Amino acid sequence: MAEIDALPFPFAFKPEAVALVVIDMQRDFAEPGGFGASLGNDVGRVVAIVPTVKRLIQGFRAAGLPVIHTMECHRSDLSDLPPAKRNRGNPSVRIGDVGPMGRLLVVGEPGTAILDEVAPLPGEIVIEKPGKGAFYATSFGEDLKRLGVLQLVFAGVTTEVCVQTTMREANDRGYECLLAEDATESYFPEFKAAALAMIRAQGAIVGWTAMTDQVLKGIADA
Ligand code: TIU
Repeated sequence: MAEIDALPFPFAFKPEAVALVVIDMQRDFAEPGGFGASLGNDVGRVVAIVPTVKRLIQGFRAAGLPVIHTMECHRSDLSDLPPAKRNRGNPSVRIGDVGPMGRLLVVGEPGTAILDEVAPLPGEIVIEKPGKGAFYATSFGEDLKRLGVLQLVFAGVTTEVCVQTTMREANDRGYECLLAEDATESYFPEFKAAALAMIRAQGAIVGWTAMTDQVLKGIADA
């Protein structure tokens, strides 16, 4: 059994059963004029982790391990966008409205795309998800079963919304989950710190956390 130096204790894994899941590294969360900015957030925090996410992706690719990407997005007719989600809060523009990068979080629009630096390669799985979690209304669970994956390393944004929701969904479905601390970010530093702490509390009640260098060392040594 291979191992990653992690908190609250080492993450033992089988190389043939592990995958990287990169959550929602989309222009809409990282660039001015996107969905994240429409909610009043400073998107610069997201931009700052892009090189680290890229390093993690490259490490998994080099080790021949699966890389799965997710995108938060909706059909162009918005039939998968509940009014409760569209109307939530007081944004400057809403999901489906036209912004400087096209319609916010609508499939196929420029702003909905994954950032070039961390874009999927042909053949990598891309999960288009209408919710915050990646299992709801997607093929994610079936894809993981088909690949024989049992352990998931997570990166992406935002830590306490789509990343933590997906980790909790995965944990309840029996997957062992590890979050790469420096390859995830929140618009709120205190929320990121709290999410990391609550994930690994109580003996890894939701999962493990580790720095990207430790993850890369673990998979390279496996
Ligand atoms: N607003 C926020 O923090 N996040 C989201 O709406 N989506 C994701 O986390 N991807």
